[in-house]
Amino acid sequence: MNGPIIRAVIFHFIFTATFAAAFPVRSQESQALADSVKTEFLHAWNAYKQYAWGHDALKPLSKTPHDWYGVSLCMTPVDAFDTMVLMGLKDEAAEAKRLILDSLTFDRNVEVQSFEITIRLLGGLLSAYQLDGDRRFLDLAEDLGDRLLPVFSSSTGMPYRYVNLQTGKIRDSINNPAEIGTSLLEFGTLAKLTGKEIYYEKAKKALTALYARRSPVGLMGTWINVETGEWTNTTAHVGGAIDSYYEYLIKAWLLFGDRECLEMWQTHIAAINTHLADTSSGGLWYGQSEMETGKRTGTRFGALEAFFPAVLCLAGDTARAARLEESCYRMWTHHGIEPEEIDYATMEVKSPAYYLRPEIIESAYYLYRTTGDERYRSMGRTFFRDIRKYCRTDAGYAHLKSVITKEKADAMESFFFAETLKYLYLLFAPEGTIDFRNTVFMTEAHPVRRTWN
Ligand code: DMJ
Repeated sequence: MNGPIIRAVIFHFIFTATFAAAFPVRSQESQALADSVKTEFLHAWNAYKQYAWGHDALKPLSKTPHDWYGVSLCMTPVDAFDTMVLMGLKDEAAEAKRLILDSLTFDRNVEVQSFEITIRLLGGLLSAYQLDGDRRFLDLAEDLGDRLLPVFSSSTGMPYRYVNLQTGKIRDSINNPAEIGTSLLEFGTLAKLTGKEIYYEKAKKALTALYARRSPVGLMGTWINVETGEWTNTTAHVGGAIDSYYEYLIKAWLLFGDRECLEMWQTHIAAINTHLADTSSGGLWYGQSEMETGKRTGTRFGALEAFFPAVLCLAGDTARAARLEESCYRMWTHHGIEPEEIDYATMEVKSPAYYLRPEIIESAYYLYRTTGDERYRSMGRTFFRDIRKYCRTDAGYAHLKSVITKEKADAMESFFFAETLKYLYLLFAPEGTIDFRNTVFMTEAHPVRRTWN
């Protein structure tokens, strides 16, 4: 390479990593970005239509369909539907609705993971009902809710991980706080909309049974036996396997006014900020500790933990939220796109994949709507640019095996439609696109409003 090229490359790298987020997104550019996100949504949806219509998901490299359990539960159309409505994609929403109402049945002899089915399908159907008004969405949600209820039959009330949708047979008593505690928004909303309180009671009982097993310092571990109530892994953190348990405590307070959930959140956040927050490596991070004592055991952080600024924002701690999002942004720009996990003490990549995850974008969206600071839309522009640059294929978008080599993997999760593209769109779209203050986003970004007293 000659001198001018080397200088251009160096300038590009420094600009991208350091300054891009400093340039504000002007309102005209913002509209153009929102339009581009919509175009990219259509690019991915049209690929799904062409190669995987009616199936759970599209594998974008082999251009083949994928069903999680051998039969389709319409994962992508259900997850994507409310994003289409928010984007004003009327024709696509109508065709997705037809597909769901004509072909989706839960009367299937398959054993499903309760958490994933709850957040993607139950949540998606409830939002679809609220946004579209067609009672058949609620009927499907109610049928699904009934088929999932057997998971709560353990002696503690905490759910088993798997259930057969036809027989109700449950399996796997070793579960984690995220999968145990992430159902109150979906089951609670189902209870409010159907008038059947049992859904609320079961999900709430699971949550309180879990909370009762917190450590003396107020932390949760990673794995617990739902029959004995004994912890089988006592590492505390805010990442995968625990993350949305915390998220749902504060959101259950906001959506249902459930004061016990608020108090649980307050207990936990004090412990989290005392024992998991870490400023010793520069910036604010949240690492790992032993749940019983709060003693630091690790300095890992990743794409899943990047949901935490959004939750801090919701809880009114904008200062910590802003500092943590800066750390997340550092993690993203280090290799040009976000790895699944790093060691924040060394910035070394520990798990190199990028699964098209939304959390860092979700946090930028909450921070932007809460503070009005244009920095967060600038960050969003960087996220969108990099996802387009590295993950776009001629049939949708693909995961990356490695953010270092940028080699792609043959998968496009339905949360790319439900969350990643939705939060990007809402970040750039006009404020009135959704009533941010009166909307609660479930963990899969399905929006719900309180329509009950
Ligand atoms: C989504 O399925 C949900 O956000 C869940 O809570 C964990 N993360 C994935 C997307 O990364």
